[in-house]
Amino acid sequence: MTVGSDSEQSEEEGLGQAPVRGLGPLPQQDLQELTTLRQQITHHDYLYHTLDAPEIPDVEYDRLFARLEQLEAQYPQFVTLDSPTQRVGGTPLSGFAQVTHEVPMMSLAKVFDEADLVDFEARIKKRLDSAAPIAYSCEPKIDGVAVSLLYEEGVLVRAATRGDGLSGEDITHNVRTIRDVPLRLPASARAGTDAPAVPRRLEVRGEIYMSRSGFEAANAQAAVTGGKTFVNPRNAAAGTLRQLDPRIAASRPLRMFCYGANILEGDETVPWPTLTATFASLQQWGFVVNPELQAVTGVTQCLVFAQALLARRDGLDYEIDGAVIKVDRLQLQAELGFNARTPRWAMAYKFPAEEVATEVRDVEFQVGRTGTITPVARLEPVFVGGVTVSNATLHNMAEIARLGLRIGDRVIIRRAGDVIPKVVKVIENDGTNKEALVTRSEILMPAQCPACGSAVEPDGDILFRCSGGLVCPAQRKEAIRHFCARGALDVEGLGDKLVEQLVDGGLIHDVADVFHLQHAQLAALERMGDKSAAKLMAAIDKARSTTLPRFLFGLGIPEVGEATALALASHFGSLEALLAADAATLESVEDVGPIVAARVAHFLQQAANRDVIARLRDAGVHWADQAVVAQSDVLAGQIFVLTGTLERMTRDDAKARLQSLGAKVAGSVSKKTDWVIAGPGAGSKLDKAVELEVSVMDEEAFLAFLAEHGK
Ligand code: 5U1
Repeated sequence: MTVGSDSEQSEEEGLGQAPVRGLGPLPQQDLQELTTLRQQITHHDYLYHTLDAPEIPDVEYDRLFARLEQLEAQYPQFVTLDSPTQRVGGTPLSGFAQVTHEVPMMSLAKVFDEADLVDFEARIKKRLDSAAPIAYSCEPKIDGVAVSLLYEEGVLVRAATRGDGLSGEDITHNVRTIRDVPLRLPASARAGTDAPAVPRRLEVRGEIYMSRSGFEAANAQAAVTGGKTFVNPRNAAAGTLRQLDPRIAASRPLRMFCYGANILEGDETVPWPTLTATFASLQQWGFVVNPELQAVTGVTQCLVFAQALLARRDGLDYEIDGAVIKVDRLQLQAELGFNARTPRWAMAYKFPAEEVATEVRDVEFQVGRTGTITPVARLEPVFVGGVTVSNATLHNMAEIARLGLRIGDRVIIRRAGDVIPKVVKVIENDGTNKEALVTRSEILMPAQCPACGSAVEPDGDILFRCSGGLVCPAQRKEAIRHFCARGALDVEGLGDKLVEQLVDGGLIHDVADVFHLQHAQLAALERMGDKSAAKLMAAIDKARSTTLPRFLFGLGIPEVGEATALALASHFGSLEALLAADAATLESVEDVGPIVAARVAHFLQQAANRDVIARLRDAGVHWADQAVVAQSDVLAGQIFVLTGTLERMTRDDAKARLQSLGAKVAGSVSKKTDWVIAGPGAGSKLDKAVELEVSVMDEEAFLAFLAEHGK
């Protein structure tokens, strides 16, 4: 939020809709609104600046602020000295030493469209009384925390927040930990560069921020360690800078882009004609200048810059909320001077907000392709991050509990960088909206899958899953794709696209239907033809003959990968024996714990799943019963490495078989490796094996070796 900063257009003569000025009496209703707005804004200033815990999005705050300004412009006799509009910035923080800025830290006026930008240039030209083209320096407006860095004799002596623009807070201890902030500048012009000598006293300004990736990583780590998580990178940066213990800042990925400098003493050293020249020197002295920075001429080129930047916004690893356009020549800047709170030579061209407020109308539950059930908020449609959004993910029930969300709540939606919008915060209901308080309703996970009606079951501590694996329409495509994949029944040619075509065309509904497909049906498909259809029919036919482990793996039983499928097949020998086993019996299988046992038992007991299994067998899917093999330890303690391509089994399959013999399968070759299984295309691992004289066998030998051991 740009509290009391980013001075509104009304400060600029001739900008936007001019308020109707007058000294008429203030109607009771307007007086009431003025008072309420001042109270609300003061409250949100405190939340934002002092607690780092804003409750409303920036756009909402800006709306309140703009409305207050409008009313005050209409009734100037009622502007009070304590009105939030009379501040340069927010309330200073407490707990830190106060620092008076030698040069006040102004904020930026802002515009939202092309016409406003054109007006900006027209005003500049009028004030300069010149029609000459204007050179501008354009840069991204970083959504971070503005800071002032003071260097004396090239040494960083103090870092301060902007505070209220006149005085800020001393945060030197934290800023010192940021690697983009030089602690000492080169004492004199560096040999071999044209860097000027650093002025005796120099103030550098910039924006401290947390990158998107750094923010995600910091939040992920905090979630694991039980530390504080933040709603967005800006809050994370602000929250970090206001820590008393600099070790916290040191442990978080803060960065800084500088955006300007003031020479406080010693200006004879740097003859800067332009901002562009200033940036060049700052860069030579070791500051980080934004790589998007661009010098252009005329307002049209500024717009081109802003639009190109907006198009690239999601791809940047830091958050921006607009473009900053500044007159490049320092002499012209001096001539243009300042308004009450903002320079006349600079403008923020604002981009669509990435966080906005809206209402949760309902919460629905979506079934993913693997059966995970995810709550999704249906929203009062709202424009955020450049698009209109009507849904936001809620991830899981734990997230709903963390947010304290109920249907009917007002929430902050965030859509930044990533495409999926999310709910980041419930806006505290202050009790004024009695109706909302009454109508808020609790969000509960449904007992039945919304797609197929099968029972919904917990999956671990946080997730829920539909138990209708083989029959649930939401999971249909994934179930069929998995069943036909390489480690399972391996139907060659039946890939993702074809599965999609067959399901969407209504030709198959579950895995058993694959074995009832007709040549004519396939040949009639788009991009298929007679020859391909015949090939696929042959592949389907070939897949009828399989093995029990492959069949079990193909069923997609939750928690059953290739290794567990092999363990189950080896333990029970036949499907009938497995179908007869209860959870307790299943637990006696090597490496099968209570959770897996319960999942397998539940899956195999579902009538719908048994029906599909029976139909598969009726369609001719068969296998030789597996020899009941006790888990072996013939390879106990031996280390194998797989490399290259295995053509007759998947890697997981090979790994599972080795493990069932007690071997360990490692990822790299070392002196400790006993065997390397090398397929075609084996590279450095094979070289290493040869170098270390480790025994190597090819797939052929490996298969013989497995057969020898009953695998
Ligand atoms: N990138 C950038 N952000 N920013 C903020 N430049 C910039 N300049 C500012 C502010 C407040 O102010 C100067 C124009 C004084």
